[in-house]
Amino acid sequence: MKVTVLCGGVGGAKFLEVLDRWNTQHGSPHELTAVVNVGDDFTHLGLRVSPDIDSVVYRLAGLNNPVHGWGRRDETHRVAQEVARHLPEVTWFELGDLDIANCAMRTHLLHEGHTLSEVTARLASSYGVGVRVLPVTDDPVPTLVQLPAEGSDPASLSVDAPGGQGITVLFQEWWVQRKAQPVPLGFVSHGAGEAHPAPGVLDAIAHADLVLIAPSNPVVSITPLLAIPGVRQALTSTSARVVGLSPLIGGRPVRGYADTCLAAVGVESTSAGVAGMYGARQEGGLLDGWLIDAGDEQDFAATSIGQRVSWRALPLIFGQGNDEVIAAAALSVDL
Ligand code: FO1
Repeated sequence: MKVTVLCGGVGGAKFLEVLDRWNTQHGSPHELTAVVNVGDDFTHLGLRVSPDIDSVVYRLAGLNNPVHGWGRRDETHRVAQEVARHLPEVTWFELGDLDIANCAMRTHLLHEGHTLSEVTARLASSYGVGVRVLPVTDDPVPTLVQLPAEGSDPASLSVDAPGGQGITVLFQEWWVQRKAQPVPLGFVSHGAGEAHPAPGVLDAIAHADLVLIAPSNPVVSITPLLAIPGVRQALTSTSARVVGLSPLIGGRPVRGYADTCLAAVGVESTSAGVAGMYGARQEGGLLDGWLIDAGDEQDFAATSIGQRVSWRALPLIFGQGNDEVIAAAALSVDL
């Protein structure tokens, strides 16, 4: 089976690792492709950083930092320490030595004229990754975060407010430097309307036997993928079943700030809220199937989206002996 996974960084990487391990243990019956968000990408210290791609590649290569989920295992920080002596203002974004090497190689290859998908394929292959990892686009599509003006009352503003109240910051400045505070007025995928899907992306969706939406942040990881022209259309028209995994358990993300992001776009922070945001395929939305955590079953069953998508409840926290069950449920065609 050709299985295509739409994903962001840390959560998506963990899900891919679970699928990849299941696949290997079962004689590799599936061909796995990951279509990865690049809205978080930015330039730091002159280096092109692609956090979601790197989180996916490092984890699939077994090189990820097991504590953070992003960055490298057994990392050292000699470069960052030296930089901190001279430019302490840039150390809010932590790049370890091995991560710097990886980003330097990416930057070098991009400057030589290679596309992000070529660079990603080359680095993933040299790290020994078996999953095909595709950036959703080779074009820069930075996620911009619209924040209320400092000291203002967020409730009194809207994104469309005349007079340009508020400030716009790069995604990493909001997520890492400001620790996802305050609740934004909105998010913009800058340049997405003119971007092109990277080679292989639309085919990977159109010709898949199964498309999985990883339990990634629905607002800042999955929505930016859907903003690339052709991607949403490929999803709604593929003959593959499209099955999503809820990123929320008991209304909370396992990690990260999905609840804050959902609040910013006015979506309830529940499995049903996210499923409703993606929509039921039979009504022009994305989902044929939806996997939720067992603890959310009662609440979800009572919702209207629960009547319109096929769903299953199971223990959805990775690790804790659940991985095999999650992979088997996600890869099952009879959901
Ligand atoms: N996340 C942090 O919370 N703090 C960091 O200093 C940080 C550095 C970093 C460096 C490289 C990289 O690939 C990822 C990094 N991340 C860091 C994670 C990352 O920026 C976010 O988790 C994602 O962009 C959100 O998906």
